[in-house]
Amino acid sequence: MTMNVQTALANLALPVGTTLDRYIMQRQTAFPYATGELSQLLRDMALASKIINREINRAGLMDITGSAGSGNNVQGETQQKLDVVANIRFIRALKNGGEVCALISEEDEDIIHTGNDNAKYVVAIDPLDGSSNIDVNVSIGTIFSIYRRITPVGSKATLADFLQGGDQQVAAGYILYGSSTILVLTTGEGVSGFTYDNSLGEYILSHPNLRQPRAGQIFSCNDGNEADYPIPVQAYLRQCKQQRLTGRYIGSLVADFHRNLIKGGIYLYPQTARLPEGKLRLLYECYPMAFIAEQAGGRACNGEQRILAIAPTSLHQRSPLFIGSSDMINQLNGMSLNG
Ligand code: AHM
Ligand code: MG
Repeated sequence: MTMNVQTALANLALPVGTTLDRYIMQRQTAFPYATGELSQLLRDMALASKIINREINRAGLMDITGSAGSGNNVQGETQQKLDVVANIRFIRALKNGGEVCALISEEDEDIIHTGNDNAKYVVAIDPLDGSSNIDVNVSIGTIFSIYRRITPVGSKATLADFLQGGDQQVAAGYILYGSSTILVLTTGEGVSGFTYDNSLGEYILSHPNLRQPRAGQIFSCNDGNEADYPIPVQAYLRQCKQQRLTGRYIGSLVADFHRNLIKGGIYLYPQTARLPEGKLRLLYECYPMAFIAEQAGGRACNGEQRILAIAPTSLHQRSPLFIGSSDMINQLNGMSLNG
């Protein structure tokens, strides 16, 4: 055998790596409540995301892009067909999985009861974030957050189960449907990333123990709104530009966050005149991303306090969000954002 053939054979025989399933199984004992239910719930989320990944990949062929024509979601935004599809898929997966008693979704005004009142978990989810990017083949994502219910098992879940506060999350994650599809997950012991292998239909551990660089070269915001931003944020952005940092903004939180997580950077969605509370939703956008950021060594705040320390008051409330590399967030805060 020539060296080339030997190398080719050796490459073919390389181990595939750790699948998400195996990872979850191995880590299960480290979960605070190791009964296997949270593991099963995470597997249900992964399964739904694989189905959505498939729908996204063939969206252009299936005439399922564009507006669903079924009106607006609770934020008064036009629902996209894929938003609706993703919402249905996740709700179905969580209902069938049996580990979730109720969920809230960006696409539904009220709590969705799964009928599994004996289940211990509740989920807050944005099934397809960045939906204005769907029609133009730009990266979009799913964001989710998981809590143990505080109401008694066997009863119907209530608002209180969802308004526990960000520090009570037991797990959070996102799926980025991008140049490749990646699932990024935390259960409160660091952050791991799993890249989807299409040919196997499996998520494979590709980014163990993700750490966000303390600082980076990237700032991400909708620069068109700058004149509306609070003065300290404007000053911070001026400084970024004076330092010749790189401006990068996809308009999909998951994609912008993920890039900054890997490369180092800051994402800003401040309050504006039009959106005095900010745009992003606390329960299923800010909290899960903040949990992941902190677990990776980054920071997340609303200009006054840690995102995770904000006491929630309603299911779909909004919050300003400043999230990313710790030194950059510290610098922004140092410019007396709340002063
Ligand atoms: P969506 O949940 O309706 O998709 O909105 C959230 C998205 C984020 O992904 C993104 O960062 C932001 O809205 C972009 O907003 P804007 O177009 O105002 O810059
Ligand atoms: Mg969203």
